Amino acid sequence: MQTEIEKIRHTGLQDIANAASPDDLERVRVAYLGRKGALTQILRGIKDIPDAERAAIGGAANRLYDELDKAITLRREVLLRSGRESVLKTEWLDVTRPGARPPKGHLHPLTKILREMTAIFAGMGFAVVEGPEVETEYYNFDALNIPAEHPTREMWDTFWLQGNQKEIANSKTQFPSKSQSANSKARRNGEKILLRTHTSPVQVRYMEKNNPPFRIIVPGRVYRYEASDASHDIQFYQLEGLLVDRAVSIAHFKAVMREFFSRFFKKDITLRLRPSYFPFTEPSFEVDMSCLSCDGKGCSVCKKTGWLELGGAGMVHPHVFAAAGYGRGEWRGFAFGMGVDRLAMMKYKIPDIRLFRSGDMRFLKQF
Ligand code: FA5
Repeated sequence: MQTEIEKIRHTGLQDIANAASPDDLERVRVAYLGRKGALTQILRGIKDIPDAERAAIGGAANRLYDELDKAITLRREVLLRSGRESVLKTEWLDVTRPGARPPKGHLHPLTKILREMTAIFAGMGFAVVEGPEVETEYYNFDALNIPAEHPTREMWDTFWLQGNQKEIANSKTQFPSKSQSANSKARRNGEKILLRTHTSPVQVRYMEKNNPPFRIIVPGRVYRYEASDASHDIQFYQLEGLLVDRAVSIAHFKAVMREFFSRFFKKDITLRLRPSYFPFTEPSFEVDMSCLSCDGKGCSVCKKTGWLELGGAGMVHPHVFAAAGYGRGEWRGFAFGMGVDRLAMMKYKIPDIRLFRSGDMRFLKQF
């Protein structure tokens, strides 16, 4: 029996050393230590060996089991390591090679312009507030001194909506909550709703809940049901401004405009204030700028006039103060509403307003 154990030891160690792969080695393990393996057979037969020899043979067989088991473990590690190394040799990887950069997006030109404009006004002490894009007829028109039968309603072609105006009237705004007067709530009951045609409704929404003095700007999207062309779209951004205090004049407005435009364009530009009419300001004017697309010579953007209308403005009408609940003659203020898309067109020399919402990557990638 001893010689048989010695023979198994000899061939076993040799087979383990010769195993060329982990699979090979597994076959060797099964041949010697598996359920029907050579050494396992001997271990099973130990119980039949005469008492005198059993301890010696049993001890030798168990030691051999441990020895082969250990040799198999060591050999497996060697085979696995060399396998990994050969994979590394054939599948070579250059870890210093620069990776493929995923394409990086950027802000839309209109978002950039809005942020720039907001920053300039914030620098002049204006707070930024927002209002709902789905607006009630009252705030978009009536509160701004534009009653139903008034011909100036035609100035703003409107997208009317079907829906529950109560939800809209109470829709989220940024203003600190202050209970609305029962009167104005009742007035809005049963009213029609629309996509706001300008940012001016936020003037009254804000004044209802805040007391002067204050200065605010209201950037936001507005909608008009009208034919589009190079300088008109059905959807565009406006930036409203409202400054209310005790002694405010047009001179203050002009100073604010001059400061804003010189910071925005970072160069001298020619502005003109043209007398105009808005029901919610008195006096009213349009702010025009010499067209930068054609240097005032006349092009499709400025409709061959050399001037581009950037916004409307004026001194806040007493009826608007009254709609907000302010006492007669108590406060004075100026308001303005600029077309953000038009300003972006001037700044970046964009020939057609419709490009902003075209989704054309060739256009967007230029900013
Ligand atoms: C208004 O919307 C007034 N709410 C502005 C205002 C505010 C006046 C406060 C007085 C006091 P207007 O309809 O002119 O006014 O529009 C203002 C600006 O929006 C225009 O000067 C123009 O720059 C821009 N705008 C108007 N219609 C369009 C359009 N269809 N597409 C692109 N921009 C437009």
